[in-house]
Amino acid sequence: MRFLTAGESHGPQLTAIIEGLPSQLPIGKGDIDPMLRARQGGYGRGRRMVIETDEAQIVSGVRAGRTTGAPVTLVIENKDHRNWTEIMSPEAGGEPRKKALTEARPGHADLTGGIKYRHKDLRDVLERASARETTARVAVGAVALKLLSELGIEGVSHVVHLGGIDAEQPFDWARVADLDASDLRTLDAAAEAQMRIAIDQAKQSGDTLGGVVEIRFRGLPPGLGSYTHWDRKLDGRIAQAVMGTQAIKGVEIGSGFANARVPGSKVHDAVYLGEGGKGYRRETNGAGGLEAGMTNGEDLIVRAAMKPIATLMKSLPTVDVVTHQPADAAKERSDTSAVTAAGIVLHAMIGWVLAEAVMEKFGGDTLPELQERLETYRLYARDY
Ligand code: EPS
Repeated sequence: MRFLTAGESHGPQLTAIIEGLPSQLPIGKGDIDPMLRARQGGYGRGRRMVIETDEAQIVSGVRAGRTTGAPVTLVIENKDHRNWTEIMSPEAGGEPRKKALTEARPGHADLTGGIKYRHKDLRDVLERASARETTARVAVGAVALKLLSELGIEGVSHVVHLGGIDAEQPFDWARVADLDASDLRTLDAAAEAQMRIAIDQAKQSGDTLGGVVEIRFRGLPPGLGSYTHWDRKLDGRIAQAVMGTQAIKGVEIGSGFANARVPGSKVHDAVYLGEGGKGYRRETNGAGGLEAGMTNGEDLIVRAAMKPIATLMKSLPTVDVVTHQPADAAKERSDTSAVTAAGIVLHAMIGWVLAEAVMEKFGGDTLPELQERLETYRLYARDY
């Protein structure tokens, strides 16, 4: 499977084309739009989210609620485009440009993107570098998640740290509904109250806040990915999808960083016989569900660190790329914190990587074939 996205933050629309989905997958707006709405949420988002009500139009590859096997195209309108039609016009002319941006924001793509693609209006960089594009990735990921759900695999994201405050409550699958009811998608109500205060304070002082999100999946069969070559290792492929997301600066599988500080006897997950002496089980999951680049059948646990958004209302020093004079970095409407949204994006993208790995191992042109093959393999693996 593969996909491409296209579109700018203030252009008319975002477009995604997915190729390689099996036919007969039941799919509709109802599977995609709730995830798009979830991505728009989270305390600390800016005014743009008041303008947008993201929803996906399915314009190819689906008929009567099922995939046909043809490429699936998804379109999400940028409602804000109506305020930017002239500025974003593809027609020649329009100089001097309105809303041109020349004071490169430290930490953003502006300066290096301008050098690389020879732009002096840095809007030509930021329009595509913007995290608005993650909307398209979430729409694609929602389709992948639907495929996984038809195979008994499900995932969730939650916030475990925001702007210096830890959520202390341990994760519990029984509490997933509480996450949907939480403003910041955290299980720790006391920490959430502190996080909201921290966001209010950051907003007041023109600052931004980052955080850490955790993504979990359950129902995975052992053996997705492979140890046989570096680029087939699933942990590496997950890390690529996570690190390829705007503002993500760190990724951890299981208790990855803590494992570096303790001996092996305290790190590795001992293997025991399963119930009735059949199959295998582990009592711990420091490996986060991945050993040697393969799923081992335990829950997948991935954490990612998001840096604070680079657009500050309290500008950092920079240089104007046209006048070459010292300047204050450009102020562009933005969010104070988008950590909760990042969790949704990573949930979607890890879902994509897992769906890709499932298709590689079990293949099939149709969902029923895929289901049958996976079921046979699950029985085999249980009795191995
Ligand atoms: C973004 C700046 C803001 C964010 C945007 C990402 O957009 P605007 O400049 O239009 O207010 O809201 O995120 C989204 C639009 C989104 O859907 O997540 C940036 O510069 O990266």
